[in-house]
Amino acid sequence: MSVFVLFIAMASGTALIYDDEMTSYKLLWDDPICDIEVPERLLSSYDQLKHYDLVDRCVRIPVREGTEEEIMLVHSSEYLEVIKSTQTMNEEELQRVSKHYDAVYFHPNTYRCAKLAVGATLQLVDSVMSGKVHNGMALVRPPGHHSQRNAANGFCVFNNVAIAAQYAKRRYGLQRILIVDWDVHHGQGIQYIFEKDPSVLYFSWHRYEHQQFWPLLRESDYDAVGQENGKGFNINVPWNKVGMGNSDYLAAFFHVLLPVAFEFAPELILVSSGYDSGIGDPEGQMTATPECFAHLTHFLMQLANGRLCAVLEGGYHLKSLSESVCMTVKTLLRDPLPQISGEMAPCLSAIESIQNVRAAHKPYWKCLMYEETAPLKDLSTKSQQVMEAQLTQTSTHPTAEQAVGNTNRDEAIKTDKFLESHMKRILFPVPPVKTAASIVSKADAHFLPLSVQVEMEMSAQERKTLVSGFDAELVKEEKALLSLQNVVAVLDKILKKEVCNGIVDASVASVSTTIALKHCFDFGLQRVLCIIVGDMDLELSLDDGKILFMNICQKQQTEKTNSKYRISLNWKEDTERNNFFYAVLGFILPIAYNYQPDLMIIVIGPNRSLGVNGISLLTSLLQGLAESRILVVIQDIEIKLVRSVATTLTGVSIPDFGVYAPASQENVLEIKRLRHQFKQEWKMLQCSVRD
Ligand code: Q9C
Ligand code: ZN
Repeated sequence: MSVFVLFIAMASGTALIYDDEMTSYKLLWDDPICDIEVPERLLSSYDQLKHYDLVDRCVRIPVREGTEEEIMLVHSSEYLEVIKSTQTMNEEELQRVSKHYDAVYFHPNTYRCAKLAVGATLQLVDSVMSGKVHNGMALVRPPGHHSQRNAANGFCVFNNVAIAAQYAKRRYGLQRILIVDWDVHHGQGIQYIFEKDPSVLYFSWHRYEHQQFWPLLRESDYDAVGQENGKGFNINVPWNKVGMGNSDYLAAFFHVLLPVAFEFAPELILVSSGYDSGIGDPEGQMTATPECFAHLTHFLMQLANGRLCAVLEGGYHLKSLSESVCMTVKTLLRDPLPQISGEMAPCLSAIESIQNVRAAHKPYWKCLMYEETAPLKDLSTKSQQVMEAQLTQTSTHPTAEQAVGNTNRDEAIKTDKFLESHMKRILFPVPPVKTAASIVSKADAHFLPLSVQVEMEMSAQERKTLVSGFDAELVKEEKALLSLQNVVAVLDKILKKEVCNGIVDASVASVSTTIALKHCFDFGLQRVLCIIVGDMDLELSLDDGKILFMNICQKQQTEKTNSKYRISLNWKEDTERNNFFYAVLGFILPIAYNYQPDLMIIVIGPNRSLGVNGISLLTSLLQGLAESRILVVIQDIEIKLVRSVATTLTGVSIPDFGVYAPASQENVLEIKRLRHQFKQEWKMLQCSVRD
């Protein structure tokens, strides 16, 4: 008898592209501007990936050289010849060529490495586009986003990401590519290359300080929106202060990038993945901690069917850089995310920048259509007094002290120590099973993805033990008892960290959820976010902040009064398409990140005003919170819904959120009203200084 072994080739996994040959060039003379761009940037990042055992979990893809033809997708042949000629130059000649450009140095191996950096990026694009992997990261040197058709600039020689975008358009016929540049510098090279091209949406945030920060360009400001057909497809978020951190970056994602990106509906995402926007970086002077990049990555993974290519740009504090690279790769591998740290409130200067970008882009994007605010002329950071105050104070962020003024070795070492203990604090062992399910009719369970652990039916004795100690009054009915058992069986596993998340079928959801919530507090949880979709009331009178209760329903606002921890959101879905993006990004997500729950319970009750697409969107985006601890309780089990939620929770693939639909005026008014009501209590809602 022969035995057949069936290998199922899954388009799973994350590519990692790295070759230590890209460490073979360095600065050969004294230059205080260029001396931070060192080979150790790659070595320490790769070492840290090994340290966390992330390298072996990735699919290794070899590098190759980019061809001349590929380089010329973006650069002129004259420029290519200049760079080629540096291979055989002596030190004096190299210095002379370097001086032709701003903040660039050449080494005899620069040309070879620059070709490898291009090739590595294209290998990554090919791996993702061919379906060999879902996503991936390329660790490359030299970086690319400052380089232009005819010029090297800011340590960059060939524009790796811009070449990749042109290549993907040509080779795969893509029509919409999103480039997200979270490096702390403005990738002016990418802006110049695509500013007339509506098929490439370029988003960049960058230290700007009213044009006082390198590269000192007027066109880095928010009003550079693109040109001709490309108007609306260039988005600049200028940071006018140093010390920007986790909450400022999240606010820029919630209120600018994500709504536009979902509306744009990219087919591929390229990330100009610079980490000089992270804490401790001598260039950026910002305060974002490494896990912030996990959250940014997680959001972007929900777009373009998960097709994401991260390509290294800057990042000059070795420890901050390498921890942030690890957080990015770990997230691409779909590990649950650490909770994001710090006070969740964007600073005034960040809000002003966000307001100005939203106003500048209002004509081009439906999601910004109802924006009332005009660009602010008088920015709080621009007055002379504030400028002077900055010299002594630098930032209003409480954590800024740790990073700001990081101009010497002592400061860098301080950040090293901070990060050493910070990472220990936030990292946690990943539960052995991602998703558990408890479905009453086991016949329905075979619709679930294979990786879901289906809970076994319990014996009478097991049931008794499980629910003993629970409020017997509430569960007199047999149906309610069964429902409670389902909920508690999975909830228990989540609390004990045996599984990350779960999905349960509960015919009497309200009673079960009420008891489950009590169980959570007995277990010692501090904050539970409970989102109810549909008409359902819980017998809870907690207003002490241990539960944040959000009800998404479709009924008149009558007797219900909203308070900080009890919010009712009146939503009417678009039955054909998905109009829920506006509510999730503009309201639910900011509040959820502000609250920082340690568990989330999503209850799908009767008369739900949200379709499967909306529910999947909500669940997907919330997964970044509470270390991915989510319990989804479904009252009226429905195969399509269970399947989609299970797909989301397991992360086997990105669910289809449906075609983007702009919110109706009615819906917009509801969100505006709620935002206005809660923006003082939930500061992450703030995206303009007035409304
Ligand atoms: N006074 C990247 O992060 N600084 N490049 C020039 C001149 C140059 C940064 C300062 C910084 C280049 C990829
Ligand atoms: Zn940079």
